[in-house]
Amino acid sequence: MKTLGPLRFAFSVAGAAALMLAAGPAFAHAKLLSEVPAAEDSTAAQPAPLTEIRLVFSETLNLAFSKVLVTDSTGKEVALGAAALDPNDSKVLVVPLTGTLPAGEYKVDWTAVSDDGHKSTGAYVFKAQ
Ligand SMILES: [Cu+2]
Repeated sequence: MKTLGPLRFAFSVAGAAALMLAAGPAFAHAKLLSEVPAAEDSTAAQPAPLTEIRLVFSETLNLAFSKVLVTDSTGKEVALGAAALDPNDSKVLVVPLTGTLPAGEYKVDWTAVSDDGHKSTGAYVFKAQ
């Protein structure tokens, strides 16, 4: 009697691989794609005046666990308003600045928790004129 064992095994491996590919995006961690204010090494135009931190991620965010911390060159924390998701795009985290930033260098530390509950973190530096 001819056995289909090896063939079935091949199909199940292919099936598992296809499932993993299909599941891929659901397990993606939020990556920072672009930011305002622009990072100091970026050529993107800097809005003036700066009124908010706007971070565009690759995944839909869970606002409750996503946050932004801005510190000046002395390490002092900059006052920020409440973080929110852009009502038109839940991949965009928006945090208003409550005052005018004195000229200088600032560091943005971000924590982004994507829809799948995975956390990613990062930081970048921008210059306020
Ligand atoms: Cu993930």
